[in-house]
Amino acid sequence: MIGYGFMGAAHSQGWRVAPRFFDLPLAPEMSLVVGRNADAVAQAAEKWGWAESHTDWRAAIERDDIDLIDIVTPGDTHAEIAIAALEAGKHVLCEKPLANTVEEAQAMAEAAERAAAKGVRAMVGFTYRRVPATTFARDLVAAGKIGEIRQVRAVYLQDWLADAEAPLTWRMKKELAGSGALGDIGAHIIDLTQYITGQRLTSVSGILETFVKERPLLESGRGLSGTASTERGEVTVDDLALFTGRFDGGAVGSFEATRFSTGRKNALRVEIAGSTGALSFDLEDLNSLGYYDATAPDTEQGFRKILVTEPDHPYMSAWWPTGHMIGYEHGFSHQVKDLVEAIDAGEQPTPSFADGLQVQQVLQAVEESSVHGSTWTPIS
Ligand code: SOE
Repeated sequence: MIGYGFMGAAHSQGWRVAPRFFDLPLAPEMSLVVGRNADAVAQAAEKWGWAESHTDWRAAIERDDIDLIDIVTPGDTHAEIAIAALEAGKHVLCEKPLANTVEEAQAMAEAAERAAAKGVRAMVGFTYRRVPATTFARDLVAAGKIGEIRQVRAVYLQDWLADAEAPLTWRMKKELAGSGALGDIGAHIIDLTQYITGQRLTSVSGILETFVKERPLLESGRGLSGTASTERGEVTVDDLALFTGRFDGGAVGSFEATRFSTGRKNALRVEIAGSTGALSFDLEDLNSLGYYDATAPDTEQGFRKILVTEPDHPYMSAWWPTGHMIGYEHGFSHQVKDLVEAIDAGEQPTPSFADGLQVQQVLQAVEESSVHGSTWTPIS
């Protein structure tokens, strides 16, 4: 694993737990974690159960006893590491978004295609596809349970930047993160709505907004928070992305990705409106799925809350009896299960790097639209 921040913790937990709850055909070994700070990454290895730690990711690429590279670094290093790993014959799991630009994502997808010809697999880590409720939602749509999809409404609401004095971490620097809320959390709702509906966005129109243009530099700490210094720096990414989209199956979508939705902590909400029903999902209530069956008798209609904890629901048979909940972290075990099973079966895991490239193209289209496309009509 290359990196050891928040996703490093989540992925480590997935690698440790998945083999103990799913009967995997291959046994993942947590051999090596890599980070630039020798002491910090050694502590991470100790804490999360990696056999060794190192400060140079190339060491992992050169070792013959390592078969898979899990990339959990900020987006500016995804392309270099993933392409080197694939060319060295290593399978790759890469965090989202795939890259910081379409050009990088294109190069990664091409490297993955060349590697696949040799049985080397690559997957991008959109884990919200692997919440039982979202996979079940996809199954219901595919079974025609809500008819023809008309509207898709998706928001991803966070508020960790609503405090104007929150320090300038890597996610607010374009050269490291590629974009702000748009790529960090907007990528999730783009991938998830396409996954659930089975439709792809073909055009978008949107705006980006940066509410707080400069912030205190980070004195110490990493990732999502830390202690602020007296010096200040420029925020070079968006705080909010608002956009509409047209899907190839005829659906029309509205999307909001924000770090300024005061009071909302990790509220990824999707609502799909079809000709004979509707589905609604809220990550802050991830064991449930709202289902409205418009074919029921008028007197019996209403959104019903399906508890997605039956053994026959996706992934759930590996965990607990019905009504016992799972959490945010279980998606990372489901990700390991699906990746390991695909590698063993010699199949392409999803989402592929080609899927990751397509999401990158949507992100770029929103950025371009926000600069050129959307027109504002002033109201006198
Ligand atoms: C911060 O916005 C963040 O950690 C994202 O980077 C993750 O992808 C998302 O799952 C949770 O929020």
